[in-house]
Amino acid sequence: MATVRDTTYGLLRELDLTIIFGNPGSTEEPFLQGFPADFRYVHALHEASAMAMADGYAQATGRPAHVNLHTAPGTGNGMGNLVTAWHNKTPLIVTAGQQNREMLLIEPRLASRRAAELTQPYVKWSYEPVRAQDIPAAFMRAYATAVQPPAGPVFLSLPLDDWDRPADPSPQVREVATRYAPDPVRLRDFAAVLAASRSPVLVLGAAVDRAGAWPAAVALAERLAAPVWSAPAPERAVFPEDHPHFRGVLPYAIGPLAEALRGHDTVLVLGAPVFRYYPHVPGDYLPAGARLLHVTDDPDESARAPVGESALGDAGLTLAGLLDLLPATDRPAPAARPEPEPPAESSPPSADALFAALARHWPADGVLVQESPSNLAALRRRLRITRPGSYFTMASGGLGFGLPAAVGIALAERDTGRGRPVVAVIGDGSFHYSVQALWTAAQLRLPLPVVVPVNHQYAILKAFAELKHTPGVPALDLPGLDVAAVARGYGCAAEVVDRLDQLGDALGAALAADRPTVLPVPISLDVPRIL
Ligand SMILES: Cc1ncc(C[n+]2csc(CCOP(=O)(O)OP(=O)(O)O)c2C)c(N)n1
Repeated sequence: MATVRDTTYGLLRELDLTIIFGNPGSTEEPFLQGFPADFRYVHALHEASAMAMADGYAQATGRPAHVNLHTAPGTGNGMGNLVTAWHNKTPLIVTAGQQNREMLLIEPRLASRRAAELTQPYVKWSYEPVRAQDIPAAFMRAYATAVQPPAGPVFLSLPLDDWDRPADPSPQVREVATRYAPDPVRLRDFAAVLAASRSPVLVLGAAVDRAGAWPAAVALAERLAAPVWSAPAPERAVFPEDHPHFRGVLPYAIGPLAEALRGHDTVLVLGAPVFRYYPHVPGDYLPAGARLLHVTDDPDESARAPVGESALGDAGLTLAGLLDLLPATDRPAPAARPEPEPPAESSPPSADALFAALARHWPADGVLVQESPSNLAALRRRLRITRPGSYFTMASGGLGFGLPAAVGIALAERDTGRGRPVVAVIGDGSFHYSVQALWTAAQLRLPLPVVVPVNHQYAILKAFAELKHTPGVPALDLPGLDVAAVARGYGCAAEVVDRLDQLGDALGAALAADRPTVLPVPISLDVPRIL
């Protein structure tokens, strides 16, 4: 007779979920025992890394991923990157073991108290099956929940004594929709507003990239002769950044954002929250006289927007619908933004000079994964993303995503056969939050260069403190850290890049290597302004 374990693995196979990212414990061993030869276990040394590797893998493959964690403490360790997966809208099926049902009443060691509550509110659904036999069907429901819009993580708590129980018949493998089209009446209303607009502007979010809708976004921008901004603090690149209509990334503060949109009468925000702010800089949400149209596939995102009218729908389907409805305009196309001045020379170099050098050596089909907080503006100014699915960072603001996500994305590039080079740029503070991901990358022999701008400080927090007039904050400096030694300890190659004229060769060697290479680059201690 089939066991719950047999039926579950059979279902996972049918759902094409044969990779498990995780870190095992006693409460997971009964599930993992006799691990099937056609499954792969991607071993992370810490649950934060498991979660973000799975997130990166899911985003880069465009499919959900399965993360298996150790009961309450392991789930707790994974929480930071679960918060990020929620904001990233990444479909993850997160499972964790639970102690033996027969002992749960007396709460033995490693029992997860109120397991289904632990991951709230950062999951779409959380469940501990009432009966062992419900586990396979709970996986099916978890899958359907995770992938339906808005996509996101789900959580299952799975008692360790359930796996050898006799199973019910296998649940039906169900296909569910992963996108929906906007209400045609609202779409027509939005198109009419845009058609009558004197000066429309597009603000695009990560959902455009997730939907594979760059060509439609370009077509709409050109049809409307409208400039295009990326929504603030974007987790993906949304538009070819060398396109003359592209204006850059909007500032992530209320007043400055409205200022950047001044002069426009219609603001179409597609596939992003309205808006993702960070420091509080008061002001109006929109410039005077502007009307905001918001398209999202997330009703919660729509409900919490402080201004604007909204339509619910997939970014790609909405763009296609608007293109069907909108005539060409006779407005002149916006002029291209000026190229930035060459960076100033200094020793050690500025982050600006480092990223200008990185851009010179950037592989045409390169994928950038970044977590370089204070220097992000410089990175985005110098290194323009010109192809879809080529830029990833966290939507949440939580550090410890970038490095493991880069590992998951590099693995996906290999598994899908696309083989695009993946390069991570990770601040020397951010580097340490999920640093063990380096070991997994080394074990998987991933040719992943990790460029680490070393400024020995939490520069962005110094910038925030300056903006907010909060002097005297402790713990903003990082003395005594040897990034290269840490990297070597995890099995990576490492080479300090003291001069920028060494960067091209170092990057080339790292991309040709059969293991990750960490490239610490000492940079100047300048603290860029936060806005
Ligand atoms: C999990 C988590 N812990 C703490 C923070 C607060 N934080 C934001 S940026 C930052 C410093 C980042 O330092 P580094 O990577 O060196 O980049 P820099 O600001 O120097 O460019 C910290 C500690 C956070 N965002 N997430």
